[in-house]
Amino acid sequence: MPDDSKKPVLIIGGGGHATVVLDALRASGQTIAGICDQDPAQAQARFPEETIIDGDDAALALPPDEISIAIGGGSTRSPAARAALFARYHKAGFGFATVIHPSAIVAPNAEIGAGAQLMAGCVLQPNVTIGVNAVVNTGAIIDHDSRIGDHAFISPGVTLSGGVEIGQGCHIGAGATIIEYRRVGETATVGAGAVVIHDVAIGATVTGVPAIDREFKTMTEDYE
Ligand code: JB2
Repeated sequence: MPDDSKKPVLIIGGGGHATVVLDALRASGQTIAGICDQDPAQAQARFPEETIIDGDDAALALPPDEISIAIGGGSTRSPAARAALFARYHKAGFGFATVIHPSAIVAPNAEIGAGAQLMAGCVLQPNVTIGVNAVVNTGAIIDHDSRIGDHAFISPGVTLSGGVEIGQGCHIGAGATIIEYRRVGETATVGAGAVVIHDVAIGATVTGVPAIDREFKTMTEDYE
């Protein structure tokens, strides 16, 4: 999927995460086409100087060859909502802006998927791969050879030691640490501040230090 960053960018969702997306886009010199929100009054109050589009039906009627999209919703509940919005705009023919704050430190050989968002102060070391529409939020550290799946959400201050694999659609909570070469299965959730020392099963939720699955009261889950 081509990077569509050169066109003016329409941000989808006008809440908390969108403030960070807008700042990163501005800081990297991109033009803002506007912000689309299902609650335009709320978005206009938050972003008084921006053009607000009233809902996705109106945004989807805009010409895909003239604007690109940045998903502005965060991951309060699950990255699934971000993935669904991405799919909807992709199907309608829109391209996606890759958002890279100028203060992000990105190794030259890191691979960044379309629509991925690298926020202020994050660090991507060599041989890192970031999936489509994934977010590496403020100050997160993604060390060498780590791979982050499509639509995954890495919260502020997360540390992934080298060779960590994060599956599609995972949510890694603020300040969590994952030791080297561990794998987190797709759609799993790692709670804020958790320390992961074993692989995490697909769809599991682990919390605490060391991180355990509270439902099954086990620290270790097979990845597959
Ligand atoms: O389907 C939608 C849709 N669903 C919610 N389409 C469009 N165009 N907009 C949608 N929204 C809008 O996204 C809501 O009306 C709301 O304005 C916005 C979500 O804002 P909120 O601040 O509730 O969540 P967020 O995901 O932007 O930010 C949360 O997650 C971040 C990761 C906050 O908790 C932040 O503090 C956090 N950093």
